[in-house]
Amino acid sequence: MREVSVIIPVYNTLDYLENSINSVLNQTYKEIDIIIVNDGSNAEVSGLLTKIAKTDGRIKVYHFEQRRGVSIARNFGIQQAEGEFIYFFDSDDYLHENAIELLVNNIYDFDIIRGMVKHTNFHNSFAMLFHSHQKVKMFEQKRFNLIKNKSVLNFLIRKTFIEENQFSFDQDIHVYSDLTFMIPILLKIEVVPYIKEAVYFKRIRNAPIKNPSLKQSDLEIRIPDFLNMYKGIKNKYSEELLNAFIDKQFLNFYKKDILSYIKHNEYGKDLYTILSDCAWLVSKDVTRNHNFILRRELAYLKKGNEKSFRRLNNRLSFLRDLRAGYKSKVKFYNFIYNYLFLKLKPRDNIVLFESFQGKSYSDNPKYIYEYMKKMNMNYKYIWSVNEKLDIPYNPKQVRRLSLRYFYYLARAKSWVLNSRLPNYIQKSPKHMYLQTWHGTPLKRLAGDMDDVHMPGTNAERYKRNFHNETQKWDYLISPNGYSSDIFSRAFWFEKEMMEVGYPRNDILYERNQMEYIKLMKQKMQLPQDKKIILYAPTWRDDEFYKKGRYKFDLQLNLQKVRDCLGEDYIIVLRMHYFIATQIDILDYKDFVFDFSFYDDIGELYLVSDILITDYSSVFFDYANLQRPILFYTYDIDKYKNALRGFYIDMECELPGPLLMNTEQVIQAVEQIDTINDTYATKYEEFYDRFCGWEDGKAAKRVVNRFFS
Ligand code: C2G
Repeated sequence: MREVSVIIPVYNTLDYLENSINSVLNQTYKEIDIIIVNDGSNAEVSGLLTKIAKTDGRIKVYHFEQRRGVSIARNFGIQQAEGEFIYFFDSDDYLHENAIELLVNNIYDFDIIRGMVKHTNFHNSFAMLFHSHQKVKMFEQKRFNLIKNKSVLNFLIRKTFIEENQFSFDQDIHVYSDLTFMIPILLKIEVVPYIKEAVYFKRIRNAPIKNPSLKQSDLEIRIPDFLNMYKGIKNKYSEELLNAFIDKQFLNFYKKDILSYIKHNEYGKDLYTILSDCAWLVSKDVTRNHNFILRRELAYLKKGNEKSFRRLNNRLSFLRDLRAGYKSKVKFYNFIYNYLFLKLKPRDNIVLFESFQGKSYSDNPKYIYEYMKKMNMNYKYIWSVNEKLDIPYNPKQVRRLSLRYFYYLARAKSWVLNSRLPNYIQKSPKHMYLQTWHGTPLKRLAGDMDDVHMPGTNAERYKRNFHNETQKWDYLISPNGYSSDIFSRAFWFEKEMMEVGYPRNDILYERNQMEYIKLMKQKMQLPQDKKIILYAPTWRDDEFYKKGRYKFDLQLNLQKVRDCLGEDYIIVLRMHYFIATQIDILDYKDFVFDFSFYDDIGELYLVSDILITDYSSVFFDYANLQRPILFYTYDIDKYKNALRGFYIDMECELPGPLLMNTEQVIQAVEQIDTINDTYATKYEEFYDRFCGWEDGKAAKRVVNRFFS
């Protein structure tokens, strides 16, 4: 029988480890030995490895006391290997069950063979292999394409071939050492068989900030590592086929990573010197196909004059940005913002507000603004809005993402927003950004999410962008201690948390009077003689038309609800601001009122007698009124397990019952007094935990702190 030694370096991959190693143990090909090299992982991971080793005689674990790097770990693994073949595997990935068998069965007398590497965002993927017979393709001239991903993964390599040629990973290189191993191999052989049915799943790690993979490390680490690798390879080998490959890798890396790094960071002499060395090594045949700007930069680098390179680079970076600015109106405005508006000094007395990305005049920014106006604070007030809104005291309104918006963004020293800015918008250190956020979290947030199910994004990109945003915040408002803990972790937020309650809830203390409520109902054209049920559900990550436009399928049988409750109640429907579905309520004109486009949900709380919601943070705010709350959670299993996961146990900790169908909703409303009694103690505990800081004075506390 032939034997494969699978070499697995491990460094702190706790979340994936068992699942990954199981995919190796469960291979249809059983003649494997598994060499795990624990590269100085933490105690939890080390303990788990020891436990795993006991489960199968084919596993051997070696522990390094300290982290020594993946190259040393893999070289060490090769020395321990006894199999006829070597196969490298990473402890956060997983394999299709046939992968190794297919490679072994098709290698014949070759020294090396490769299968397909598929990137995946998910914890588990499965490969649907429709091909009834496997086809092996030979890579000859194009064999370097097989390492375009700069990776040694999913190659099966004959061990004697490695030993005879003394192939090893360069131990001075960390992130890009795979190339130092693979390049000499591909120079030595002329043909690499490739079988696409042997599938290796490379996981795109979903915690790029908290627990990055090597390739997710900061550019500060990756750039010198890449350049040293490039220099080493170029100084050692000069084959034409290799040049075409490695020079292209260098130029791509330069354009994508190095340029963005030197644009946004101070860089020292060391980086310049090594860049200059590398520029000499790029062969002319390769640069010929690149644009004029890049060729000029390389020429300046070669000249070795650091000052003139920096000057040229600034000029070219301007040209590049200008070219990017031509792509759309907003990009062009952003270009002007960066190069012109940001050069102006922000004015202390200008403050810019925005709520829900300009969709409404509402939420915390509204109440902060109104408090400042009431206090006659002498500021120039700017509101960023999507279309002109009815805003008291007549502030200046600018259309979000218009040229005037960018102008005022630069000119306003203070920014008060309740949701994210577009990722490309830069903040200068002279700006003070108060992020108010928009709710106590129930569903997992940002850094705490495992997978992301929203359209057009994946967990890695989502978290990186989120991280980029939260690092711009100078202050963050927290409504309760529970939120402070979650916010600091999930938002990676280390600056000042204003633990003061939510300004948007001030109204629930200040205006909770019969007279005011009557007046509000009049203004909203709602009947005075009926009780009001506010139905305010949230959105679902996986139900959408396209990015940012979500579907909502009303699961409440309005006919039945009207038949049973119509005498005493009306329903105010309030869809989440992401929901694009227009709910058809024509047949229920005097019973259902759609307030989805009403600016301020706080006013809807005040006029309502019962709240029905699901996984929306609205219930944390509504609890300030201490009025009944019902949870219509017909899809709780999907929401909890497949979409987001919750921070609290919905079954035990909520101040009202979970209801699963229209009948239960009706019954709960009919027996609302009994429900109030049943939940009295839980409601009290809930109130203390989530509403304890609220007293109607949060806006005052925020303003005193932020504008002091
Ligand atoms: N909201 C609303 N109408 C709804 C639902 C929500 O006006 N039908 C408003 C409320 O002010 C609520 C806020 O939008 O507090 C946030 O809504 P959530 O449903 O909680 O969802 P999301 O926008 O994903 O924010 O930490 C909070 C989370 O980020 C949730």
